Amino acid sequence: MRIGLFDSGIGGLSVLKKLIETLPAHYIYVADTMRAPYGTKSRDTIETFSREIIGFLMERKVERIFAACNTSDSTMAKYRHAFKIPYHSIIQAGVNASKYERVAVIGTHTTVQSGIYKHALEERGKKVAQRPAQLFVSLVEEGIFYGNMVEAVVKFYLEPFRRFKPDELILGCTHFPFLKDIIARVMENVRIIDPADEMVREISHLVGSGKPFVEFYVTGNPEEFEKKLKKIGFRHPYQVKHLEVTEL
Ligand code: DGN
Repeated sequence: MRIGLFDSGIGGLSVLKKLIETLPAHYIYVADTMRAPYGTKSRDTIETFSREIIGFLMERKVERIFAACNTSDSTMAKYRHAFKIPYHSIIQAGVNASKYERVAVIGTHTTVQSGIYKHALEERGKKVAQRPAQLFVSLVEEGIFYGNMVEAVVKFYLEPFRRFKPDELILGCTHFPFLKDIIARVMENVRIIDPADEMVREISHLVGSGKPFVEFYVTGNPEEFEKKLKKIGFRHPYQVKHLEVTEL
């Protein structure tokens, strides 16, 4: 089975790591590092990038696509039902994973501004508070997962939720699970939702084939990307290649 995934950088690896353990397959992962970060760009721009990358994955004959970037997924809602192959939305998985009434959501500026989590959760009768936590993306891309600086940044973004008293917090950006330990400590007694867990649960009936292998296509510098893979201890067999895309 050939499976496509994409993100602006290493965030989607938090999804890939979980998928590959459940579903052995040939994965094709596009990391659009040259045009990252996505979360501060306009919706039109991200929509264009996302359609281009999905087109590339389809040319590579993937049989399913997993959106491993919430920002990109937030611009795909109107197209995703028209794709010829199954498209798994990380945002839908995050919404489906919510069990309680008071839900806090963090994501990039673009995801939060789209209101997509908020509307879907409110339609289910939930109370929602949301905030962008854009700096988390930079910390993760720099490989800074622990320490006082991370703790200070996490507190800066999450302490304003205190008054809202959330039951749950959705990590609405795939970079954020890398900071999950500190986030959980700051948000004591709040259920932390990584939508990738739900994504994996929803495909648990699928049977994989062959040994897991990942072809990474990186639009920026492949060596830099490989360093990051090593830093996070990515263990599965892989190959990193360069993918040419237009600047804008
Ligand atoms: N990992 C992306 C997401 O889930 O929204 C965001 C990355 C970015 O470019 N800001």
